[in-house]
Amino acid sequence: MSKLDQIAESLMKGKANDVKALVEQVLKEGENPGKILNDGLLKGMSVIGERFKKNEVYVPEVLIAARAMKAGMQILQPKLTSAGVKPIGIAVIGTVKGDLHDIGKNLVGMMLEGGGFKVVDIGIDADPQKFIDAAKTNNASIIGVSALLTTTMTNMKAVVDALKASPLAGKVKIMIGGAPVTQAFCDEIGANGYAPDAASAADLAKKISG
Ligand code: B1M
Repeated sequence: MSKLDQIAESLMKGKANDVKALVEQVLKEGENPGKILNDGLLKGMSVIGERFKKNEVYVPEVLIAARAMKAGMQILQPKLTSAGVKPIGIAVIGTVKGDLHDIGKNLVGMMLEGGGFKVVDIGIDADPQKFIDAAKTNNASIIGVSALLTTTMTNMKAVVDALKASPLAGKVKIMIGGAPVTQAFCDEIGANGYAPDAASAADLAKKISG
């Protein structure tokens, strides 16, 4: 098995220390940082994403794999930056106003990072304007809004409306998700896309922000 495959395998098993050590080793051996990212870390993370979608692995496995991904990224990030490897996009994510649930949103953030996005997480209970301001400041291409309560999902429309009223209208896309959210609701409020789970969110973000 190649060292890059070993990175992917260790990441899938959530072995953060092994991932870190292997990334350090292949960098020392002169491997290209972009290749380490794509053929090692992202390869492993996308397998986990697919398995998660099929219910072959569950939230804990994804969190552990994402932690291993982060460990590898800590070593790789400075090299990627100096090698000029750019993120495929910038995503602002947050949980809607009035809502304190963040486990799903954090998973979405990890899968987006795993998918090559730079993620700016504005946290929970976020005002509509906070999403817009963060998108503007960070030059984001996508805003991801999460809601877990039937009483707060309606606040997602305020984010869509705030974007429409801002100079970012048409340039930045809004993706929504969370247990009570549906495609029909997404269509109703005029968001650009709905994803039922974190792995689909990463796929959708690539599709709509391109
Ligand atoms: Co709350 N809670 N909670 N809670 N809580 C639910 C959501 C609930 C369904 C429980 C129940 O009654 N059966 C219910 C909502 C009922 C409803 O509205 N229909 C509920 C309630 C009522 C409440 C309170 C009102 C309880 C009270 O105080 N009386 C209160 C509200 C506080 C507030 O937000 N203002 C409350 C509080 C809490 C805790 C603080 C205790 C805690 C949150 C801790 C935290 O997040 N840091 C909590 C928890 C843990 C839950 C449950 C048990 C688990 C939620 C979770 O993390 N799931 C939940 C019941 C349940 O779901 N079984 C419940 C795991 C997570 C990975 O899944 O978030 O769905 P999920 O994310 C998925 C997808 O939805 C999707 O991807 C993720 C991964 O696949 N996804 C996106 C999520 N965001 C996305 C964004 C995207 C795309 C996909 O694009 C941007």
